[in-house]
Amino acid sequence: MTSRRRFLQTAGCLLVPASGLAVRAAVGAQPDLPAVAEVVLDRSEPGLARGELVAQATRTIIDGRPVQAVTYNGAYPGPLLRVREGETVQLRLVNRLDRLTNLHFHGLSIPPGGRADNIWIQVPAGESFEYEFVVPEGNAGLHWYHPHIHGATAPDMFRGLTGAILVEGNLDFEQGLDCDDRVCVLKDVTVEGSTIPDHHPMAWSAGREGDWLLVNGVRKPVLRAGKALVRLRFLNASNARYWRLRRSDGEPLLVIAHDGRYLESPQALADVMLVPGARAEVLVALRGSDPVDIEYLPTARRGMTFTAEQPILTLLPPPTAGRIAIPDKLVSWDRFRPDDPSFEREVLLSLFNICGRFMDSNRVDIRTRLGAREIWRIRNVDIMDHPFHLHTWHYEVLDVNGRPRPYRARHDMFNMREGDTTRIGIHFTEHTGRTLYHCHFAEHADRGMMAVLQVE
Ligand SMILES: [Cu+2]
Repeated sequence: MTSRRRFLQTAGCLLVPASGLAVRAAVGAQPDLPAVAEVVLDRSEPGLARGELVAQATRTIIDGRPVQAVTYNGAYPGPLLRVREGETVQLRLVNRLDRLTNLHFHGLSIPPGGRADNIWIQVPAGESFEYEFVVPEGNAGLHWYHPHIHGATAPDMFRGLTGAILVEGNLDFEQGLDCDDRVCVLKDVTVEGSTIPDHHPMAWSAGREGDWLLVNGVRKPVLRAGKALVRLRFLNASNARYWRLRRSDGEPLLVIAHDGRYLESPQALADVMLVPGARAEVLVALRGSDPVDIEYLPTARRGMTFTAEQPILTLLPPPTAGRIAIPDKLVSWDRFRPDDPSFEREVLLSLFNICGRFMDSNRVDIRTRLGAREIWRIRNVDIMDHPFHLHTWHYEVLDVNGRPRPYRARHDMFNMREGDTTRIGIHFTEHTGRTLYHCHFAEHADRGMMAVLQVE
């Protein structure tokens, strides 16, 4: 494959028009990348954005065909909530399901109580609840929402109850960034006829993966880029699938953000891993005239169903080449100082439990103080990987098995590989209250791999 590519490149202009036409004809059979639906917001009062999410079992369209799913506002994936730093969001959740539901705002630094990111709220069938919070400064980036009813989240998420949140802010590096900017929701699903079958018993231990690899609800779409630089904002909204992505032409992906937090400078990576719940923003420079695929790579995590390497998204360069300018500096933040923690503690991950205990909402597993700076030494003593999520606070990954990370980044998701010891640094700023840390395989969280954190 590599030699063929090299041949096409060195063969020069004689071959390019013919191969270009052939490739464009092949690409013509692929669906266009749809934009994700958006929550309609009423901004008639200054500083206020009002919207509604209706959770219901409904027929929707997945990959061009009608499917009975569970959606917000009838959309698959759920509609994008596009808000701005500093504005107040009032979001009414209407429960038209026959069971409890609620919302978790994954990645936003908002209070874990009241009407904000309060996962202890449970909205009964047929009722509604008005969430309200201020979008904090420094939250610009891609986040997401989904239900968080303990023991009953995975089936609803798998059937469609997930949506992206895009916070717009005033980021200096964006000023000179001339690019095509797309939100790409990665989600897998299995469809039989026009329904999504129930979880198989095995899916609860392995984590459920679907057969179709969807980007914004379609398989293998094509993005006809308007600019030679494309900014792809990926959200992994899958229950359990790891999406490891790379470019088909061997060029690196320029990563500018993980989990809704920008890096200090872009990082050129051969591939980027998104575990369930993770986000990553990448810049893709299209310097030639040939299409570039974003390819899915399998990950050797135990319990997985094997999915072969495959293209999931094709980028078609614009007809005329444009100027490509990559920023060298992005943002700065107060790094975690690992030499001076307030407290260091150990967290053990094993199947369906954390530190040997199953989730109990009446128990506090870790209690700490506002302002504390802690190091958590997370040991995965299980025989499979687990993606680790902490609500409310982002953390820095300090080292894995004693080895420092290749670059500094803030995360709210990180893959804890089997047998690894990963040290994360957390600064408990801004908020107090009771919230959660857990495995983000939705199935494992439901089965008890979750624990309670109280900050007072
Ligand atoms: Cu897990």
